[in-house]
Amino acid sequence: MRVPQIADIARRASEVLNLRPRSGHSRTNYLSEKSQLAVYASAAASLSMSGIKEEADMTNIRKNVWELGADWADPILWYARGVKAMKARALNETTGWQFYGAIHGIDQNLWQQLGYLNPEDPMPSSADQTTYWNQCQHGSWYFLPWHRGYVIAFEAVVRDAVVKLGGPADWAIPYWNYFKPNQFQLPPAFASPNWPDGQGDNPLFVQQRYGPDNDGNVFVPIDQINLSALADPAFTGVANGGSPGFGGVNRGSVTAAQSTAGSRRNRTITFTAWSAGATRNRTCPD
Ligand SMILES: [Cu+2]
Repeated sequence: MRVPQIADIARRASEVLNLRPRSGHSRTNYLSEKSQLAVYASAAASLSMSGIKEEADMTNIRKNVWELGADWADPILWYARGVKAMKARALNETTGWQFYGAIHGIDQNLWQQLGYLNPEDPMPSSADQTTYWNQCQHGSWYFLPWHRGYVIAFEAVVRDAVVKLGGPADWAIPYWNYFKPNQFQLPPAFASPNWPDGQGDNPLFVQQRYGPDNDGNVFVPIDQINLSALADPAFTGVANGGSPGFGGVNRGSVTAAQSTAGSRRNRTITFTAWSAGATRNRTCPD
């Protein structure tokens, strides 16, 4: 797929962002009129303010994380270095790890409990919090476009860090296709606290991940999920029973136990690219 040009994304998204109402999920109907622009919205939310640029017409190809030839193949190693750079940024920096987590969703009490947030962290302005944080879209047609835009934006921020560290300009985030035989386990580079040289501060490792059996072994129980939602013409689920639809029922905030990558057993589609880096930093399920 051709990645939209950053200038394109920023321009189109500012149209969407300027037009969309602020209040929760009521924006869904409104945005349906703007569907051709929707895919750009979250990407632009950060890229337009981060000033990140890309080469025109550059193609960045995402590859299977399990088929790169080594646990710490170059794209994974550069991913780790990029994430380390993001994690070093303060909470109020729009290209930081925490800020990106918060674009999807932030529960400040939970984050403090889990050690993702310190009371002394410098908060962004309340205007920025309102505009950019807690934007994830679920239970509607907007689920896929929003999350695609989110990953495109996240990937661009990591790539920017990778390039600044001397890495490849065509770096792309590896994807995790856990439906392939023997690929349901969290890839080793994300499951080990160590860098390949044995140093113990691997930024891809998140201590707080606990896995479906609550024992720290993170995997996707593929016998309990499927891709049937891809054949479902209905985007919006039913809140009280019935098919969850495409993107799941809108359940609002969920507990930490519900929101881990490995523990959501009833969802009908999962989001593979982001899952490889997922942590319990969410306030809504995907
Ligand atoms: Cu989401």
